[in-house]
Amino acid sequence: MEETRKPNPNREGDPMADLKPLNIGLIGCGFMGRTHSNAYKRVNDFFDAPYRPVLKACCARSEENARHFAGRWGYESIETDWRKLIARRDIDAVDICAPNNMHAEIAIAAAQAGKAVLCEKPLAMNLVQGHQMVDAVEKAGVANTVWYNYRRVPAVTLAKQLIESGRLGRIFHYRANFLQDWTISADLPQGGTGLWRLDADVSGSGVTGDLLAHCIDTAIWLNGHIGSVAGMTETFVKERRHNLTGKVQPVHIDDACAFLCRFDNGSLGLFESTRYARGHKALYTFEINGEKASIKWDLHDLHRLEYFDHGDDSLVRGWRSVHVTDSDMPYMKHWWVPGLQIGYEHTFVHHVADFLDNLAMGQPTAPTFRDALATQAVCDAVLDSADHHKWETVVPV
Ligand code: SOE
Repeated sequence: MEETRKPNPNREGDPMADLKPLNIGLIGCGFMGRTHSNAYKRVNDFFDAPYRPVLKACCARSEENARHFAGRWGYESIETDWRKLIARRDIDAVDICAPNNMHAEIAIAAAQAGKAVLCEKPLAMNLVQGHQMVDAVEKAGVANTVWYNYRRVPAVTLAKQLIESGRLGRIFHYRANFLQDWTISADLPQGGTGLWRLDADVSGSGVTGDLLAHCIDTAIWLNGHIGSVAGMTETFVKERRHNLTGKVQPVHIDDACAFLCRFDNGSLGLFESTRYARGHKALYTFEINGEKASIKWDLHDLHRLEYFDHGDDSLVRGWRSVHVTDSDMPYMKHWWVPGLQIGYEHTFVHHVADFLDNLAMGQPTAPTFRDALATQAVCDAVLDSADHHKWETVVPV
């Protein structure tokens, strides 16, 4: 984690001169391509990273999009065929920001070509594909990580530290929500640029893989393995026009999903996600109740970690609102001065900083493909449970 980072002696004098380049090949020039490109560009300005990411090539199916993206972010070259990008000897790391149905094929090819692989979440369309991807990166022995970025919100990393220090004691409850409202209109088409998340053939699932996967990744990280789940899903708008075929077609994604679960540590979990919660754009919250203390976090106020400690003097006991900006808080010493804030995009910078450090030390960067496979196993079990109307055991991975 961030605290293990050592000052880099190479950064004296010209700070960039001696840094080893790491040539990035980015596949997919959409929203996630932007968050990652920004992170590669910023990381050396704020972190003493042992490598300098070089934006070597970006790849999109449309040459016009690739050129536009390359021009804006400063990529040296473009490709329109991802296989050509992977075949290039001047690419060290392949970053997959393409839609979910392409993750497996690209990741496996990149691993076989000996490239480091950074993959957007969710890992795969399903567990079977996920296993193939894990096998490929582990067999090739290449560095790999999945961009579950919310782990690296400083307040969320602090929550991990508080739990590990034993301050919460035995955990009884884990509750998480990820609520949005952008698909309520029945006129919204499915498929194509920007709307592939509504097309199950491309996304694999709806809110389960897109939003709950974030909640599950954080939950497993903070509270351990999930053993069994009972889920329910709903598709509120049953048919939408498909952007590519022009036809009105059935919708196969889950618009909403809620599930109960049992963690191996004996605690109970309650998770909900929807794109039909009018008024919520990206409300990710979690609350954890332990024997000695509780914590709460809300993406809309991402620096704040609410903390209740039963050990406090009863006369002043209450929820403390910890503002996670001090320089001794996770990641914060790299940014501004205590009290000043960072945002969503910085979580990706933190991920790159950790990845570069770990790469230099030959260590894995969590979540690795194998870590993300555990999240995939829970997603698959939740969807199976909803289909079969019964509790499902989560396959250990
Ligand atoms: C969907 O709207 C989305 O952009 C997800 O794909 C991201 O993973 C999430 O962080 C925000 O919402």
